[in-house]
Amino acid sequence: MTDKAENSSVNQHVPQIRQIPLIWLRKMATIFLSWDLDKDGVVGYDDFMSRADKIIQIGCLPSKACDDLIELFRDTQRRTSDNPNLGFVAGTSLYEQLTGLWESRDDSAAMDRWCNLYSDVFKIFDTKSAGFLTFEQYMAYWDSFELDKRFARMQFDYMNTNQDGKLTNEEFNIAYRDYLMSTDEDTHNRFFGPLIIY
Ligand SMILES: [Ca+2]
Ligand SMILES: [Ca+2]
Repeated sequence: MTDKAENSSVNQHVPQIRQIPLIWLRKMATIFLSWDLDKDGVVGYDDFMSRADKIIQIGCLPSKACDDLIELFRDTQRRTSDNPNLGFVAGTSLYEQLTGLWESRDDSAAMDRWCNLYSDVFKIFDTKSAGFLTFEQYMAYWDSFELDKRFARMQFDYMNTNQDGKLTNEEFNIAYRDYLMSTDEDTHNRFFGPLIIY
């Protein structure tokens, strides 16, 4: 009887996760690996605060940018009904967060919110408000997320579509939205470095 109960519990989950393309799961698992710093299987408030600490330490950000970053991450994790990503924030398992994120691809407010988060992170690294990041500045961002250094140049060039050596917020954002939305199996988008095997 126990086996049956366990199987039925698994079966409830399997069909939905099976509908999700593997390439998309691999991309999201790669994000989770980068964000789930306490390795409890959920990306939560503590992970955001730990990531903020690491970004501040590694990114050598000025104090105003540090304050902005902490405020931004706190706001993203707000458990109030006006947070478009409340479903994700309140998720209690990797399964819930992954399937919730998959479903929210159709929710423009939720997607805009995730994209705005990275747009705001971009602005924090654009310390001179130049409107773009050089490769060197982009490396500060990349390193602060502790991503695989070997992929940084490839990803910068991938996003810098006009190849002018300057990564604009728009270019960065287009790549991030594509990363969240696209199910193209041949994608070269490695926004969080090499895709993990899921
Ligand atoms: Ca966690
Ligand atoms: Ca450019």
